[in-house]
Amino acid sequence: MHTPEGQTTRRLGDVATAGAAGIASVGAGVASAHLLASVLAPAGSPLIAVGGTFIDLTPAWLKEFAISTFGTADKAVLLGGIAATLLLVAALCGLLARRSRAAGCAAVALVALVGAVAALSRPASSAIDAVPSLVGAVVAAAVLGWLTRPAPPALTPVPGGGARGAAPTRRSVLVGSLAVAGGAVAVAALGSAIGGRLRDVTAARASVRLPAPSEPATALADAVDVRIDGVTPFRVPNDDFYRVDTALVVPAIDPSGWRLDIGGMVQRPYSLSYDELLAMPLVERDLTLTCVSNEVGGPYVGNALWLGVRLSDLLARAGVDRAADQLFSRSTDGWTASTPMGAVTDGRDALVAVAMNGEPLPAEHGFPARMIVPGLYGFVSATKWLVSLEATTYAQREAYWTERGWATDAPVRTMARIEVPRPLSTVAPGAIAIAGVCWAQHRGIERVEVQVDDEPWVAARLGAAPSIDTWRQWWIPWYATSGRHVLRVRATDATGEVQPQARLTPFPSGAQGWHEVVVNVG
Ligand SMILES: Nc1nc2c(c(=O)[nH]1)N[C@H]1C(S)=C(S)[C@@H](COP(=O)(O)O)O[C@H]1N2
Ligand SMILES: [Mo]
Repeated sequence: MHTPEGQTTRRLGDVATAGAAGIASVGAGVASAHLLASVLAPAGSPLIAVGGTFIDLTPAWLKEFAISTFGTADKAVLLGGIAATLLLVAALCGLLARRSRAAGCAAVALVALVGAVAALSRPASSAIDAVPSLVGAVVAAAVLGWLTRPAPPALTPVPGGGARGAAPTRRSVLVGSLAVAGGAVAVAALGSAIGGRLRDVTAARASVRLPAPSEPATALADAVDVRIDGVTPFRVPNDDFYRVDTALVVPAIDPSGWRLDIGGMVQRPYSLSYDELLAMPLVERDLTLTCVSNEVGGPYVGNALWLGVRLSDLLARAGVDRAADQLFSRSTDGWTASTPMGAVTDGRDALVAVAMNGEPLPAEHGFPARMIVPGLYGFVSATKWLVSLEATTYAQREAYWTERGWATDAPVRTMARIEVPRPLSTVAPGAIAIAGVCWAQHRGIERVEVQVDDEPWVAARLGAAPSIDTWRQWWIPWYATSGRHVLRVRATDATGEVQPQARLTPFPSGAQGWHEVVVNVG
């Protein structure tokens, strides 16, 4: 091919080959770092460290957007975005290597080093977390050096081959890159598999013997469940319970090595082992947890039966200084929450929970111990993988989400959600039910009303509730007539305050407004 088109094709081929070599070498570096991290230091994986850093730097509006657009898949989307950026940067490094092999190798090593920097900047990091990325940097540079090694002289002269890279060498680079990239994917997958195995707390959870509660929950009335298809069960099973946290990898904590430190502005700081915690008086309560990021009508709310030690018992043992107005709690992964001291000492059932619906906490929900405080959104009260409690002041300390602009103090807003019929569904005309759930934790629900189109508001029937700290189901019978209808719901809390209609976004202190759904009858 001596035509100009042939030359262009050849040049494109060179560029693609160079890009592939860059991608393969960065891929090999990142994958080997990920594999090494899985056995050495899980938090040291460049993927996890960079992802975690990104999560922590994410501005509030973007986090809002991610949660509302991708829901629980937000973490997968984040990792995909990081991978796509990485591919691009890696390809550019490969192109650089065409001009200077040394510069290209240095560039891929630098890319891998970003992982080391991210790993060291994580809140709970240690020097060892940088090791996987350092090794990855060496691997990436070595692979690129090897892929772009000068062609042996015998293979160089090819007619029309241009000044750079002869055809057989180009093909071998491409083949070599593909092989390395394929190998990298396999190595990364192996790393994830090994990591998953090593970080499996199934056995630890299975060996836990939960003591009987000294204060059992009151038996649930049958009437907590209104028995209408499509209404969320009063107690949400653990596997269906919503999950919201910043952890890219679920922390795996062996309870035998776990301790809870209680200190700060207290007279007698102390620390507890898991067995010592279980030996304290345990109370069992149905409590409803809500995420501040929950939109009107959204899914981030659930009720479970929790078993735990009262925070007030734990704090009384330490003797909290009167001037402390904040309980600052910390997770093993560095995440923090600030809870008003008043809310954990005013007699409500604020717990360090060890069990959820009769089982040791699932790993995703904070095993071995987490906080639950009725009436407050999760981000200011529900620290999972809890490792320390510190009595302090709001003047002294700011927690994770507050540093990012969210509210300091966030009681749960009164809310009602329509679950049946489903939004935008089509239902047959005739007698059906409009039903859902509502909550106003620690104030309680007094009334729920439903409005169809512009008709008068109708009082709904309420499911039973064991306390003011749980959600309730509600329903009304409805004779559905053909056409398109707007269904609207509003709750009134037990202080008599009607849920306001004015819409507020979840940021900074929780969504507000009436849930409305449109249904077609016909
Ligand atoms: N360690 C840790 N605990 C955390 C969080 C977190 O990101 N990290 N998120 C909080 C938030 S915002 C909520 S709403 C609840 C959710 O608890 P769940 O995932 O068990 O439903 O956990 C809270 N505890
Ligand atoms: Mo949350």
